[in-house]
Amino acid sequence: MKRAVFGFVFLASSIFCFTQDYVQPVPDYKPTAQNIDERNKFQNNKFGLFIHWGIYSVLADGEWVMRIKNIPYNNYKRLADFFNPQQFNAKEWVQLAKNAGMKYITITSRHHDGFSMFNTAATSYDIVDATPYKKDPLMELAQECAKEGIGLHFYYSLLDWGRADYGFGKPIVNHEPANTDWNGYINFMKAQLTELITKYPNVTGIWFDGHWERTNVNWHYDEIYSLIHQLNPKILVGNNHHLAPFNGEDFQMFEKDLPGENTTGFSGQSKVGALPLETCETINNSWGFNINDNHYKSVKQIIHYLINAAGRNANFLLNVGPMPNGKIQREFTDTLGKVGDWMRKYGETIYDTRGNIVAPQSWGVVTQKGNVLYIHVLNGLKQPYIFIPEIKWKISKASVFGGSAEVKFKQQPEGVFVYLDNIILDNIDTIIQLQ
Ligand code: H79
Repeated sequence: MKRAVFGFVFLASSIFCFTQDYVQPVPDYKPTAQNIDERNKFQNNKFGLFIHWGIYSVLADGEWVMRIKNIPYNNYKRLADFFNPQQFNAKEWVQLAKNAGMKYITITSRHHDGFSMFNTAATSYDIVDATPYKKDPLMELAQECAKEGIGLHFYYSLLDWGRADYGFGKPIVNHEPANTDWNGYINFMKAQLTELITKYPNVTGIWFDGHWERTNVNWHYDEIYSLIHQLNPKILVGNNHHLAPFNGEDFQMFEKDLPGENTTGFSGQSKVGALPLETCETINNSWGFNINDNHYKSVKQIIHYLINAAGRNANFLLNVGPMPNGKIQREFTDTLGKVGDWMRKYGETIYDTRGNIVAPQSWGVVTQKGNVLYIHVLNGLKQPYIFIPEIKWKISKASVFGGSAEVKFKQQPEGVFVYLDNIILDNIDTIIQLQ
């Protein structure tokens, strides 16, 4: 009940905030050739592993536990004493992602609780200085990703529930929280982002979150985005602000919704823009480790999410919340292994493809690569054929992906009919290849 009321107040206040948007985009941002190249690689990657891991994991109740349980910051900070992930193994995490067919990892470097999961000189509230672990797991992960050819994005929270200079809960006056050292906070973020970008090998993106908590402050995006691109022009900047992209950003993300949909209420203002797209979703119902959350998504649900995202030209970033000991629970690793089995067989119809060729249909979606269209039949059919509208190319051949048998089809000016009466539909995805 308390949770529901909290959720309602949060949503109500965020809707209120949307009415006073204040944005400082980068004037005339022109991405470099390297950046454009990185955007293409990012789009080709299609599938990534999202990791929410922090001292909140110790309480095993999600990454919002401090707020939900009303734990005062000074009490919450004591969690750092118990965070000692002796079983963390970067190799295992990277292999897990690789075996699932994922091409990049996005990990929380600092979440809303303000705790830095990396070695930073900008605060002592970080994993090296404040925990008995004393090591930097993000450096190990970055080195392993670089070695294994896996991309690495750092999630970075703009919102901070604890720092005095953030002034959480303070009224906003003239686009700054009243009576705080707001410039000090902006400089703190710049210092940390500089560390993340210059010290860690092969970082390919920064994933901002928390903007929605204060849509009416001056976040100094003009300075922050420019700093990132100056330090490393290829880094892709994305911001989970749930709005149309701001100038200076390189990709657009959606939270728990496919682009163009708004089932969660976060994406109401989120117009789909022209940048590369990514949608993130949880493997159960939680981002951070939650010991009570058994709502595991099925292998089929996850594969469908991935295909549905690809059909809408978006990457899929699938989240797991590792345990405080550094292990990822068996339910998650089992599912990821099975998704990987599917990707080894059918990944060719997903990687390097583009979507939005044809609008999503009741039967499924279409991906495209070169002169091939992959028709993903995801849902049961009422008739023994499908109709694909909006096909401008001349189709010369239709076949079941991976097989040699040709499939009957008929092309008309309004679209293509593909006849599936002689085909046994796959329980997950029947893929028809059109040439
Ligand atoms: O990092 C993950 C979330 O912590 C963050 N974005 C993703 C990627 C996020 N922060 N806020 N929100 C998402 C939306 C807020 C949802 C809330 Fe609630 C509803 C906050 C309080 C009520 C969900 C349910 C979180 C706590 C209870």
